[in-house]
This record gives sequence, C-alpha cells and structure tokens, in this order.
Amino acid sequence: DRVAPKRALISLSDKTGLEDAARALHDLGVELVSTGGTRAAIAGFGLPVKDVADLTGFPEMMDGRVKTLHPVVHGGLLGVRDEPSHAQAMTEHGIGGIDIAWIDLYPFEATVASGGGFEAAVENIDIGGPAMIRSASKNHGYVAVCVDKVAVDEVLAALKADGATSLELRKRLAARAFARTAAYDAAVSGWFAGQVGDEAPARKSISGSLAQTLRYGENPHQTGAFYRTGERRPGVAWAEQIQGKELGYNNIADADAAYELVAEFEAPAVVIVKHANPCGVAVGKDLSEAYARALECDAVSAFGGVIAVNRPLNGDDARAITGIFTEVVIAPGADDEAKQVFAGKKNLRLLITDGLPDPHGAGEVFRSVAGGFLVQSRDRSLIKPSDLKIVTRRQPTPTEIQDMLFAFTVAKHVKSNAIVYAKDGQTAGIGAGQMNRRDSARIAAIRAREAGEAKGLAHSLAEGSACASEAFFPFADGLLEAIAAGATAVIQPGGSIRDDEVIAAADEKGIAMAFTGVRVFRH
Ligand code: 93A
Repeated sequence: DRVAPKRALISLSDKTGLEDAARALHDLGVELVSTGGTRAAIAGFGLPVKDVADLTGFPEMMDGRVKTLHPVVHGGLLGVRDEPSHAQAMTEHGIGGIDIAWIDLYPFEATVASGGGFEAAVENIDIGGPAMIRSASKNHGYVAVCVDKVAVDEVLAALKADGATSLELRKRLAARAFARTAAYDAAVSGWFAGQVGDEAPARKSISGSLAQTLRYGENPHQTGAFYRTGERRPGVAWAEQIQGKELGYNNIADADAAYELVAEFEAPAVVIVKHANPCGVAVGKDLSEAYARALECDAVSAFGGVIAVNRPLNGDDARAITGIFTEVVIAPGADDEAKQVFAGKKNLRLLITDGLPDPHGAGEVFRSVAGGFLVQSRDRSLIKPSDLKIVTRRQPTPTEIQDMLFAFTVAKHVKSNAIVYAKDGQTAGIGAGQMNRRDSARIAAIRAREAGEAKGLAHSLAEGSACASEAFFPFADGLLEAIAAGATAVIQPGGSIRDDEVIAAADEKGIAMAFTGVRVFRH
C-alpha cells in the first residue's frame, strides 16, 4: 500500500508555493515533469525539471489547449503497475509511471467573477487539467493527487516521515480531487446555463463552490459551511467582511434577508432583521433618519439584529446605527470615517458589497428537504400603482397608496403568514410566521401599540396606517383585527372564495382596499 514516488507531474496556473514544494520534492529524490509555464518557473528556481513535451514528443499546441492530452501522460497516471498487461503496455510504449500529480486548474471561476467576458471564460475552461486530476484520482492505488498546496504539504509530510505515501492518504486526496473537478464543472455548467438564459429549475444538476467553512451551523452542535453558486453578484455571498467576529450561519441568513429587502427601495432605507424577519423598516431623508424610524417600530427586537442599508454609510450614519448592540451591518459602501466608527465596535461584523442586488433580477432560491432540495426562481414581483384593483367603495388617497405599496413590499420579505402595518415610509407593526393570518394581524397590532407607547403617543403607531397581507384574507376576521389596530387602507392579493365577505366588511368599516392579484408567500 505504500508508494515511494519517483516522478511528479506539476502543472499549475497559480504558482503560489511552487518553489518550496518543488525544492522539497527534488530533495526527496523525486523527478519533476511540468507543462510550459510551470516548467519555466521551476527551472527559474534552479531545479532540474523535464518538459512534458519531451515526454510526449509533441509540442504544446493550439494556444496550449493540447499539452498533456497524450497516452504518455495518461498512461503514466492510469497504468496499474501490478497488472501485468498494464505493465507490459507501459514498457512497450515507453510510458513511465507518474506517482504524484499536482494540478491547479485554469482560473475559470476567477475569470467569470471578474467579469472577463464570454470568450475569456471559455478559454479558461481547463480540459487537460481536470483530465489529469481524474486519471490520477481513479488510479489512487498508485498516484497521490494534489489539487492545492495543502494536499502537497500532506504528501511532503508523509514522504519526510515515511519515504512513501499510504493508500489511506492517497484515497483521501482522490476524494478531495474529485470534489474539485465536480465543483469546477458545476461552475462551468452553471455559468453556461446562465449565458443561454436557462433557469436553474431546468438544469440537470446544481452545485456551488465552498466560500467558507463556518464555526457551526444554526446551533453549535451542528456543522456549517457557506457555498457560492453561479456568477458573482452583489449580495451576501460575495460581500467583503471589513471587520468583526467570524460570520456565523445565522448572521449570513439574516444579512441576506435584510439586504434583499433594503434593495427594494429607492429612497435612503434601513432594514433591521431579527431571526430572518424584518422587525423595523423605514426610509428617510438620509440613512440616520431612516435608521431612527426603523428602530422605532420595534426597538426591543432590534437588539442584536442585523442592519442593512441601501446607500454607502458615512460617519454620522455609522454613529447612529451603532447606538445599540448589532451583530452585522451590510452596506454597498462605507467611507473612512464610518469605518473608524465601526472599528470601535470590535465584535460588529461589517460587510461591504459592490452594489445592491437587483430586486427584480433573475436568480434562484433553494430550500432543503430530506434527501434533496427545492429550487425556484426568485420572487421578482413588482407591484405598481397601476396594478392595483380597488375593490371597496372608498378609494385610497395617494398617501394611502404609497403606504400600501411600501407595506406590501415589506410583507413580501416577511415569513408567512405576514401582516405589515406601515405609514409614511415606516413600518408600524410586523406580524410574522403565524399559522393563521388573524394572529399575525394581532401580533403586528401589539407591536404597533407598544411602539406608539414607547414614542409617548396616545395612540398606536398603526393609527391611520396601511395594512399589507402577503396572501389573501380567507375570512374577514384578520381584516377586522387590522382595522381595529388602526389601519385605514388594506392591500392584499385577493382571490379568496370569501372575497365578497371580506370586501363587505371593509366597506362597512369605511376603509379602502386594493387587490394586487399577486401573492408573495415566503416560508
Ligand atoms: O488547455 S488545457 O485544457 N489542455 C491541456 O492539455 C492542459 N494540460 C495542463 N489545459 C491544460 N493544463 C493546464 O495548464 C493545467 O491545469 C494548469 O492550470 C495549466 C498550467 O500551464 P503552464 O504550466 O503552462 O502555466
């Protein structure tokens, strides 16, 4: 099971760490063989190295597309040394065994991430590299395959300790190498599908590439990891963490929920999320004002929350939003003064993205089920005033229409059943995740009443508000709760078999109600 390697084939796009490793292999008596650029680099270190072209008898050709795709290379990787017919073929055709293969693939993912364009992306699809990795992995009985420097260091450690690699090590390396080629192909296929406009639900397979392993999952006894899918896009998966503690599983989920919602607004807006639901959302003349108004909705829940903003932060904004303990701030930018303010809050994680997500852009949403996962296209719905069908005798005022649309936008991002009261670009009360709509309406009313009290008002913050329901009211009871809470206008999809009853109740109370015709469940 032990293999004392005689020859290593090294072919690297990223040549970081090459010198030390090549020297160590050479010092251990391993012969080095390499492709053009890698060979030149190793020769530059003053180490002996063979050109793969000398083995194949062919020059690299077609802009390097064909350099290692040759029986001398693949025979050397795939030949089962202990199988007489394989050994005979190797002797007959002058194929020397390759015992270590260290490959770093063409930077396809990085090319796509940097917006390199179609041609550049295609040229960076590595063919020979994955072929060698797969050959070496299949023949793990004899070959140690390395797809990163960590793997090479493990091989070197084994050689220094034992003069050989063990079968157990080679198997582990093969498993990791197959994972690398699988992720690489997934990146290629995902990118290609996007180029031709295929939505994920129609694809044959979907996967992502590991962005980060996490300290733990939703709870400390669960493991966690964070993957990126598809192309680089503004959002949490590609955000840069400027400071603060390591991001956790729940931080990432909450930051995503907050950022997707805040991107819906044109005016300066702030969203505070707690446990995947917004607990305060507001627009303002600037971010500081928007934050103060968002906080007003539910200052209790906001403690330890996640804050998303839709403008770059300045120093004043940073001071405003660091008044209470916050886990994460995600923004499309922060100036130096803002960064300095955040630096005083060591634990606060600051995430900066290069732009805002397009709320109406294409994309996929995933959800796991036992043994699989569900995929759907993103909820890209956008309700405009002209989409509203007024179903009551009373017409909503222009202000009520604005409040209705604001409330419905927020409701789209609240876990169902969702009820949102909003007024003047500020949520007054949010009811989330209840198993019946009337309870969500009641909880939102309690929040709004307490927010009114906290503000020293004689009435609920929902007084004169618009109420949004993300799905139809199946009965009039939920609507009546909303009216009792102070709502004077209601926006909901409509479509219940009891719509007539619900409309009659609205008319009787003299409120205005609009149907969107679009349901925006979120579970
Ligand atoms: O163009 S390829 O798909 N065709 C090949 O035959 C081939 N062999 C190695 N790409 C190929 N490679 C890749 O070249 C390796 O995966 C590595 O990324 C790169 C190293 O090239 P160089 O040593 O010339 O810098």
